[in-house]
Amino acid sequence: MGYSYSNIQNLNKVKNYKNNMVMKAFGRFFKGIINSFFRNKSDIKLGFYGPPNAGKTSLANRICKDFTDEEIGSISKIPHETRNVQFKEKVEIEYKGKKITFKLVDTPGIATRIDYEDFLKYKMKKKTAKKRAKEATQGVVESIKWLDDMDLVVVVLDSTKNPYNQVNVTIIGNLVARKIPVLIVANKIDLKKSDIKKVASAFPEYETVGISAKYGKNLEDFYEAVFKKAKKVK
Ligand SMILES: Nc1nc2c(ncn2[C@@H]2O[C@H](COP(=O)(O)OP(=O)(O)OP(=O)(O)O)[C@@H](O)[C@H]2O)c(=O)[nH]1
Ligand SMILES: [Mg+2]
Repeated sequence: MGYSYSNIQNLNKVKNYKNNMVMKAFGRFFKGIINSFFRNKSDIKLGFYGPPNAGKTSLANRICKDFTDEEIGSISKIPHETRNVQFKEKVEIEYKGKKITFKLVDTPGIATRIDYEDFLKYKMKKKTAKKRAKEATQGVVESIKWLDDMDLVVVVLDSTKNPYNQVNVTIIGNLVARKIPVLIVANKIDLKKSDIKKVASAFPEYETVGISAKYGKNLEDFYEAVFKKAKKVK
């Protein structure tokens, strides 16, 4: 029994469909290889986390200034200056002749209590203070939301302040639970009250590097520690 014309047409349709599926599968396969190749080669997502005012943006800016011509965001003595997660893509950091490309992720400071009245002492109008408090609260949620996406996190702490507090313990506890590598930065070592040892002994399981983001002190040690961790991520 021979095939009718419409049968042959149907067979061809099936053949074409199968060919398309095979092509698509091949496409996906190669795309996967290419993606994983580039993923491995670049863009380690480096998050800056910590309480407000610790110097996260100052540190991220310093890195940007060292290796690009731009900054990541504004800084202020008033807490909760960063209220949205901000990014700087393709920052190629060079350390001792080696280069690694990072995506820097600067996050809003994490706090358990945000009260608009705290901003009034900076001569802020009540309406502006209330808006800042609302945005800061949303910022905390956003920071935590992005945590899962990070390959490596630098926890920036103000080394003039007591490191034993709920916020710091919660941030570090969350990172440990998610198995994200952590580096602790004890910032503001230029200030008299700075106590790196106190920060280091509060979190003895993690490497602590003392720096001054504002004056660019001890950045070499910081880059060395970041590279050591980044190599493990790769
Ligand atoms: N003395 C000194 N001041 C610093 C240093 N790093 C940052 N600061 C100051 O600390 C304040 C806060 O700095 P930011 O970089 O805005 O801090 P942040 O952690 O990004 O703060 P939020 O965005 O509010 O979470 C600013 O007044 C900075 O100039 C430092 O190494 N030494
Ligand atoms: Mg900031």
